Amino acid sequence: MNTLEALIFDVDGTLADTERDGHRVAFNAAFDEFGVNWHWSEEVYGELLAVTGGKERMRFYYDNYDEADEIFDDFKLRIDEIITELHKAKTVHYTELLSTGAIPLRTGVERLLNEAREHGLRLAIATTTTPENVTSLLEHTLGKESIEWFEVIAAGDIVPAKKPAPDIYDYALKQMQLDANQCLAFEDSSNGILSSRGADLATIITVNGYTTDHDFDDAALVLDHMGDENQACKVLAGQMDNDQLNVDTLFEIHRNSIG
Ligand code: XBP
Ligand code: MG
Repeated sequence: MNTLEALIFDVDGTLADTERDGHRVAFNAAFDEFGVNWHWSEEVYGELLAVTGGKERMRFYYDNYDEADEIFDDFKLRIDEIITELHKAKTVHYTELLSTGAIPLRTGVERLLNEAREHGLRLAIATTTTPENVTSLLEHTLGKESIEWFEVIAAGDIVPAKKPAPDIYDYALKQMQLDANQCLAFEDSSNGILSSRGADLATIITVNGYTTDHDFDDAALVLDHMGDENQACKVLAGQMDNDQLNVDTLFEIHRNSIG
């Protein structure tokens, strides 16, 4: 029988609520720095989240939004290069923001990671964001040594096809030499679950402000957050008897998922 060996976590929206007050703010700071007349409101950013990856998201905006045309003519001629430069600047702004401690981990994340480690579960990350964003988030929330807790950090351009393609999860599984039925994935969005389910991983969802209306029919469990001793979590779909997501529940979900 396949036992549960490892947990694979998405980062943005799952480990921390990074999008609205983190990535979005950093994109806007990069636009200002370059004198690019773009500004992503919370609402527009919610639409743009349909596209994963920061470079891909800027390109989509440039191609599809009328107001994106208000940039210098020489920038239009060099748009691919400008997007690459904007993205490098955005990563600097974003990691600077993280270093101030502005973005905490979501409720219950640290508790569950600690419990998982105590039970000897292996940990990995599968995300579309840039690798230094992941290590910076871990360093400034859990401490530098926590980077070592994750035996694989699969991130960014390491695979050419980002979520919703399954490639980043397939890559993490291959690195860990595990099959999908030995693991659980943790996600927050429709693109995320398309990717994890595409790799055949049973998936637990914790929704956030941008993703409450997404389709999670294929999830093993949907929660508002993971819960901790001060804040019970709500079950939005699926079955869980506790008011915090704990390792016993993970083993149970895994058992049910492999039938
Ligand atoms: C996260 C993303 C990322 C970030 C931006 O998706 O889409 O693109 O918003 O990161 P997921 P970069 O949570 O599904 O991995 O700018 O570093 O690409
Ligand atoms: Mg996510």
